[in-house]
Amino acid sequence: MLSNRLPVDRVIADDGTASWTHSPGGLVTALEPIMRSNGGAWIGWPGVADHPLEPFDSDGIWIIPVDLTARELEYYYEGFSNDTLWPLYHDVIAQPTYHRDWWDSYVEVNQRFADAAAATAAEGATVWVQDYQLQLVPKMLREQRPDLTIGFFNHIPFPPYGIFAQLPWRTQIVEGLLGADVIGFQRAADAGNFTRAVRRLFGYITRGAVVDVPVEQAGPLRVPGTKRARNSLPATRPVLAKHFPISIDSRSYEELARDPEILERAQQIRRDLGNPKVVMLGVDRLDYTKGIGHRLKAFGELLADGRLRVEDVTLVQVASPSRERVETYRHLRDEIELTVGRINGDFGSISHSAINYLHHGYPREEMVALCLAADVMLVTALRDGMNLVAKEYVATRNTDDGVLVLSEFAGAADELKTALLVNPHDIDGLKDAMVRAVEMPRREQQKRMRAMRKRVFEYDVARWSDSFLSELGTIRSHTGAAIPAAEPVVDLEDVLEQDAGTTPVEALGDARG
Ligand code: GDG
Repeated sequence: MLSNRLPVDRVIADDGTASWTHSPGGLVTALEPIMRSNGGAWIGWPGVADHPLEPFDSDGIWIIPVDLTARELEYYYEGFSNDTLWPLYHDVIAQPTYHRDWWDSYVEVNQRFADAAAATAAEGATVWVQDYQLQLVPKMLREQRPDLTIGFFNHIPFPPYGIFAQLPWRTQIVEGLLGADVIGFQRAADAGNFTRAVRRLFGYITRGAVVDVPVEQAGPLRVPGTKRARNSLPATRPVLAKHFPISIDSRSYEELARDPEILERAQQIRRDLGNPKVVMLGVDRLDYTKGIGHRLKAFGELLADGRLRVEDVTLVQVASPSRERVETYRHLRDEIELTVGRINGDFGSISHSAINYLHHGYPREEMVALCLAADVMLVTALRDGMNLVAKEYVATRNTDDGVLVLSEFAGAADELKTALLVNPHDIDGLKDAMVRAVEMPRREQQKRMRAMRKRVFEYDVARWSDSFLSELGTIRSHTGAAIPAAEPVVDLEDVLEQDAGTTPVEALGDARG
C-alpha cells in the first residue's frame, strides 16, 4: 500500500522524545486484515520532515517511512498537491497555481515512493497506490517492476477535460496513471472524465471502462521462455478505469452510537446548547471545497428572514484545522470566522448563540455524539470526491430519524438518493431545503433514513476494498501481469515465429497464461 501519509504518525514531544501514534481511519480498518494475512507493507510519509526513519513492524504490518525534506513538503505537498491539483480537480473553485519547481518536486517524490515500492514488493505482488499526490507512481513502478499488479484509487474528483487541460503536465499525469491495471474513481462521472482525457490526449481506444494502452506505453510485454525480438508489433494492455465509491466502517460507527456513555454525551451536548428544538450540524475540514460559507450564508439569511429563530434552531459547525500553511486556507479561515462573528453578533442573544463554531479536531467518540445530538446534518460541498461525513451521520442514526441535507456535487449523492439533495450555489434552494429539514415529519425522516442506512450498511468500506481488489485480481489473470520478472523480455513477433500454426491470440494466451 502506498499513500502520502502513513496510517501512523510520528509525534515529537516538547522534550524531544519521539513516539508513534495510530490514526485508524476507515482505509486502515478495511485493509488491516488483508494486509496482515498477506505480509503487507505500507509505504508513506510519517508526518515529520527531514527525519529519515527505519522501517518497523506495526501489529503485523510492515511500515516503511519515506522521508520528505522541508522543501519537498512545501513544493510537492503544500504546493503541487494542495495548491495545484486540489483546486484544479475540484472544478477550479479556487485558482490553481502552476509552478515548474513544484512539479519537479512532485516528480522526484513520486519517484522516491515508486523506488521504495519496487524495492519492497515481492515477485508478482499486488501494489495499491492511494490518491492524487502519487499519480505518477503507477508508471514509474511498472517501468521497474512489470511483474507487479498495480491498482490506483483517486479519492478526489477527476475534472472534465476542459478544466484538466489547463494543467501544463496533463500528459505526464495521465501517462503516470495508465501505468496501473485498475484506476478507481469515486463516481462514474470521474471515470468518464478520465477516459475522455485519455482519448483526447492520446487517442487510445476505450471500450466502456477499459482503455487499450499500447504496451510500449507502460512497459514491455513479457512472455516466458522466449528471447527478445528486434521488431515489435503493436500490442495493447487493458487498463480498467471504473468507479468504486468509497465507504466507511459502518458497523463500528453503529456500535459507538449504541455506547451508553456516548449516548449520554449526546444528551449533554443538547442540554449545553440550551435544549433547542432543532440542532443542525456541519462537520468538515476547513476547506473551500466544503461549501461552509454557502451554508452559513443560507443560515444567516433564514434568521434574518425570520424563517428560523435562534431560540429554536442552533447550528453547530465543526471546522477541523487543515492545511494551515497554504495561503488560500488562511484566507478561508478569516472569511468563515468573520461570517460566524457577524451572524452571532446580529442574531445571537445572551442565552442563545446562533452558531456554535468549533475550530478543533475531536476524537471519533465526540464526533459520534455530535451526530447523535443533531437532528439535521448539513453537507453542502461545492465539489467533493465522496464525503464520508454524510455516510457517518447515516450510520449513527440507529433510530432511523434525522435529516441529511446533501449537496449533489458530493460523490455520496449518487448513493444516498433519499437525502434532501441540494445545489449549494442556489442559496434560495438551500434555504428551502434547510427549512424543509427542520419541519420534516418523523415518518418521512425515517423512510428516507432507512433507505440510506440500507446502502451504507450493505456497501461498507470492506465491500469497497474487496470489489477493487477483486477487479484487480481479474484483470491480472487476464493479462498475466504477474509473470515473474526474471523471465526474458520478448515481443509478439517472436512468439508468433515460435508458435507457427497457432493464431496470434492463442499464442499469446498460451504464453502468458
Ligand atoms: C477526501 C475527499 C473523500 C473531520 N474532522 C474530524 C474528523 N473528521 C473526519 C470525518 C471523516 C473524514 O475526517 C473526512 O472525510 P471526508 O470524506 O468528509 O473529506 P476529506 O477529508 O476531504 O477526504 C473526500 C475522502 O477523501 C475519502 O475517499 O470522501 O471526498 O476529499 O471521516 O469524520 N474526525 C475526527 N475528528 C475531527 O475533528 N475524529
